[in-house]
Amino acid sequence: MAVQEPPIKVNRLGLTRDDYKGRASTLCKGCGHDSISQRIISVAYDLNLDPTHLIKVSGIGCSSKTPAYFINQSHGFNGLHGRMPSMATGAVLANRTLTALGVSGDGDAMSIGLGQFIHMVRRNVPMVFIVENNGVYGLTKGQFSATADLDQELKYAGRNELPPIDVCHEALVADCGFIGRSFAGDPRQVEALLKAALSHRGTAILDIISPCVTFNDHDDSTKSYAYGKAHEQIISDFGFVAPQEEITVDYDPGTTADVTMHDGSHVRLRKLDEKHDPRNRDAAMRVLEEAHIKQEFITGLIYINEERPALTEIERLPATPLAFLPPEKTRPSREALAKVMQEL
Ligand SMILES: Cc1ncc(C[n+]2csc(CCOP(=O)(O)OP(=O)(O)O)c2C)c(N)n1
Ligand code: SF4
Ligand SMILES: [Mg+2]
Repeated sequence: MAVQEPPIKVNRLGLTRDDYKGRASTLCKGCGHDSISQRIISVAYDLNLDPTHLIKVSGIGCSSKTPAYFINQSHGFNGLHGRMPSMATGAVLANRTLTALGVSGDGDAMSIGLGQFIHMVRRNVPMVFIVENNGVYGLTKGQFSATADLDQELKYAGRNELPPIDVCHEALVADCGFIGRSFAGDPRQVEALLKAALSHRGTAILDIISPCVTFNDHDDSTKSYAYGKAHEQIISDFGFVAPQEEITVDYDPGTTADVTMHDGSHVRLRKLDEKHDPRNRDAAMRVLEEAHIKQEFITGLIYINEERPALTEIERLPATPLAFLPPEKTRPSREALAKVMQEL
């Protein structure tokens, strides 16, 4: 008797998980960045993301190479070092129907690209921006980045004499409406945060500690697998309910709160830490400050605020994406131009 093959699992778009894969990775074996790419593939499959409506953008670095390793069928652009935010801003303004997913590194986003990062958040460019944070410039062989710990010693880089920049703190100061921190070794949390971030209407920042196994995975490094596993403190737990799903997340009443996202999905927050409510900006600032002083590795949803309009709303863009408007609609007529010239 012929053995029956199990049916191939597909999502609502009729795509398999393999359809969301990319090319084979060329990163070092065990690099945290590869594990984040796997999470992106799973989330895109689970959320039925249409790859043809997705744009992957990145700068320069090992982290910035990773968009080649997931979702082959989407649009993609690998930009200049630190300049991905301005390129992504142009892409979403030209076609507001795209879902933009940016992948950056701590060097790309917090060293050369810090100015771009702040202005992207300030403008509330609708995109998910992942910082694959390993505390070093992996691609150029392990120099300290701007997120490296003060006084850290590395074999080749020596001693770091400068204090670190905190990705989440920078995002909060610039008024970001979605800030999460996670660890590449915590797949469940990375996926939950990524799902919620993709439903946010403006810039969503995910600071994901992603160990560089070649240059910064020593046990005493706060960006190592050993440190992350031993010290991770989850400050907020939550469930994500996609718009088409029934809300059945089973949490005790009184300890939960629902945040309705712009696209109709829900983020159901569960209190773990009495002091922390991710809807309270002061509380978010306080937990980040305390974690910095005590050198704690806090993860979870740090801050959420769905109120701020995204750049595409502020600019009052027409329903038809600018990229698809005919020239008659995007260029002033000869008469209008003549009138302007006369006025000048
Ligand atoms: C304008 C410019 N300056 C410097 C470099 C050299 N460079 C390439 S990648 C990189 C740092 C990447 O670090 P990070 O963003 O943390 O990525 P990782 O490799 O650690 O994932 C630097 C300094 C460059 N490519 N372009
Ligand atoms: S050098 Fe570091 S960041 Fe780059 S691929 Fe290797 S482990 Fe990953
Ligand atoms: Mg790095």
